[in-house]
Parts: sequence; C-alpha cells; structure tokens
Amino acid sequence: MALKTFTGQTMQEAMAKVKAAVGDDALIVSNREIKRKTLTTPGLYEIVVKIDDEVKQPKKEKKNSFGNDVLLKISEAAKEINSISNSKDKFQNSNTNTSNTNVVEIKELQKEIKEITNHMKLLQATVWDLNAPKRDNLIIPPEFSEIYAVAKNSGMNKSHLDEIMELTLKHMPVKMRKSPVTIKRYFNTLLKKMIPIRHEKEFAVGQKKIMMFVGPTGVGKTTTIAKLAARYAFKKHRKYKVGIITLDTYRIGAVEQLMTYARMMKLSIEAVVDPEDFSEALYKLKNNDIILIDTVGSSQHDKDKVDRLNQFINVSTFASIDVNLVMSATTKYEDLKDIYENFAILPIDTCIFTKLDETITLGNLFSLIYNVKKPVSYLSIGQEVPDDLMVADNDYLVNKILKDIK
Ligand SMILES: Nc1nc2c(ncn2[C@@H]2O[C@H](COP(=O)(O)OP(=O)(O)OP(=O)(O)O)[C@@H](O)[C@H]2O)c(=O)[nH]1
Ligand SMILES: [Mg+2]
Repeated sequence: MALKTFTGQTMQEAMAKVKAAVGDDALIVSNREIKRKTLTTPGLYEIVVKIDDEVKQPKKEKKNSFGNDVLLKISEAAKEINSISNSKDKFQNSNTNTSNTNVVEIKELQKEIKEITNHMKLLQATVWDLNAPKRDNLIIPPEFSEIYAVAKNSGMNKSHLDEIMELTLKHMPVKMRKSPVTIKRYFNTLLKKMIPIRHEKEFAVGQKKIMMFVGPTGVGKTTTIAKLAARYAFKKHRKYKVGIITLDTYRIGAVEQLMTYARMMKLSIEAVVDPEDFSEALYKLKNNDIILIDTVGSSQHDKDKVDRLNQFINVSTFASIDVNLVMSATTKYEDLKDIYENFAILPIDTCIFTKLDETITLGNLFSLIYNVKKPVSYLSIGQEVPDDLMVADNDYLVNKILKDIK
C-alpha cells in the first residue's frame, strides 16, 4: 500500500487527475484546500489516495532520482545506526576491560568539554567587558550581551538601544538580572510597550471614515488600498460600503491599476486632478461608509508635491481625513526618519509598514516608531490582494525584532 498526492487549481481538477491516474476505484485518504483562490492567483487543492502495491511498483521507478537517493541513504544510515547500537549493547553486556576503559575515557572527555565551556564563557564575558557600551558611566553587564547584540543587529538605532538598556538596568530588580531568560522576557515586554498600536475599530452606521494613503514611490500604497477595500467590503463581519478616490492621475497606468481592483470588487471609484474637484468627488461618494484615497508616490524631498496634498486634506468638509503614511520595512532607519520628517508637513495620524516579507530585520521600524511616537495601524506582509495584510500587532513585531532569541 502507498499514498499518492494529486493537486489541481480546483477540487474538481484534482479529482479528474485522480481518476485519470488511478481510475474510479481510488480510495481517497484525505482532501484539503491548500490555498484559496484570490483575486489575482489561482487556488490549490490536494487529494491523497491510497494505491496498492501492484500499482505502486512501476510508479516508483518514475519517482525523481533525488527522492530515491535520499530515501536510500536514510535507510542505509538507519541500518548503520542499528548495527552500532547493537554492538554497544554487546559491549555493555560482555562487561569486559575494554568497556570499562571506554566509560573512563568518556567521563574524562565530558569533564574536559565542561572545562572548555567554562573557559569560553569567561572569555566571552571578558571581551564583552572590554567592549561594553558605556553611557553616563553605566556599563552593560555580560548577561545582557546576547539581547544587546540581537537588538543592535536588527537595525535598531544605537542610541535608542542604549536608552532602553539603561532603562532596563535602572528598573529591573537585581535578582532578575542574573538570569538571561528573565532579562529577555523583561526586554521583550518593554519593547512591546514602546510600540503604540492603533487598533482597528468598527464604526457606527452613518459614521463616515475617510482615509488617505501617502508615502514615497512604490512602497505599496495602491496595493494596501486594494487590500483594505476588500477587507472592509467583504472580509469583516459588517460589510461596509467602500468608495475609492485616486489623486494619482499623473502616471500612465496608475488609474487603471486601481480601476481594475475597483471593477473586480464592484466599488465606486473617482479620479481627481484638482483640489476643486475633490469635494465634488467626496460628495458623489457620500453614500459610502468608508472612502479610501490613493495619492501619487513622491520623494520625501519633493516638498511641493507633498505639500499639494494638504490642499486636498483641507478641502474635506463633511469628515476629517485620516492620514496614513505608508513606508516600506526594507528602508533603513535613517531614511525612514527622513521620510517621516518630510511627510510630517501633512497631519499624519498613523504609520503603515509594507514588505515585511522582504526583510528579516525590523529594528529600523521599531526605532522610527520609538522616535516619532505615532501608532502603527496595518502591516503588509506580501503582494497578495487581499490576504497579505494584517492589523498591527506589537507581539508579532517584537518577536520578529528579537527573533534569534528563544
Ligand atoms: N513583497 C511585497 N511586495 C509588495 C507589498 N506591498 C506591495 N508590494 C509590491 O510593491 C509594488 C508596488 O506596489 P504599489 O501598490 O503599486 O505601490 P505604490 O506605493 O502605490 O506605488 P506608486 O503609486 O508608484 O508610488 C508592487 O509590485 C506590489 O505588488 C508587500 O507587502 N510585500
Ligand atoms: Mg500607487
């Protein structure tokens, strides 16, 4: 008896493959949806069937040679391990001089390893002492070395890290400081408290929400809007009426990009060029619960382009505009800070970070938030519309920042 897996973009397609390969008598062991169909990618469904030995034998030949080689090696290794453990049993049972000598040798070896480990720990602490960061005569003790190194390598700004360390050392009870485990737990909790989060609130019927998305070029503003539109219109318990306005009418294809999403989701969309037309567009979409506004991406140094957005923000009379600064998590701290400072001529309410899937360090993101003290509202973790979006979660962020620490 063996198991064989068949996949298809739909369950029907996977089933057709089962029938073609094994016939009508196939015994299905399991079937499941691996990936649901999204607006932009097909689904993936899997059926596992049981096939008997006669069928399996010829098919085994077809298996790729890599799989066979690995299996062969594993089974050979298993045999070898078996024979070694058998001979070890024999040794132990025979109670000869040789086995006694072995036990003594192993004990000696264990003792030596323990001594070397102790030496290494001492050496590590000495090196740490020599290089230990000093702030206002405060020396960071060796027990903090691992957490300090991980946080520093995460892209966190050094002066922020030193400040936090100082805070930790000042407030942490002396007894707790002796154990690296409690230090890590304390540090983890502290970082979490330092990341303000804006939780997603349901809003009352009749209440309007207008959200504008601003930020540098190519960070994922339009994609995030498409994800949020789908989230509010279809994925939440209450189905909100969502309208979209795009101010990005300069670039060829930009309007079309958003139109495509709006058409797929059957949402109203308006394209606006001038601030004067903006109030008319808002009026046209007045029956929507939520209006999402896309803007043209601009370099943070193009002050005129950024400032022009203020003209649109000031036009809205029937609801204030919630301004979301979208930034990529792949941008280093100094650049994030520069982006924030230049976009801060707009009344920024929250930060959204994208492309978390494209980086393994998030200390930069932490440092920006620590510095500007604006809450994080959403995190984008991939290109898939609408699935790769999550509401901001400081547990998730801190665990990623301190990822190397178990
Ligand atoms: N890996 C990854 N790619 C993303 C993410 N969000 C967006 N992208 C990709 O980034 C590229 C740019 O996305 P857009 O949504 O067009 O970015 P934008 O900010 O609207 O760009 P401009 O309008 O040109 O300023 C696209 O290829 C997106 O699929 C994300 O979270 N992860
Ligand atoms: Mg865009």
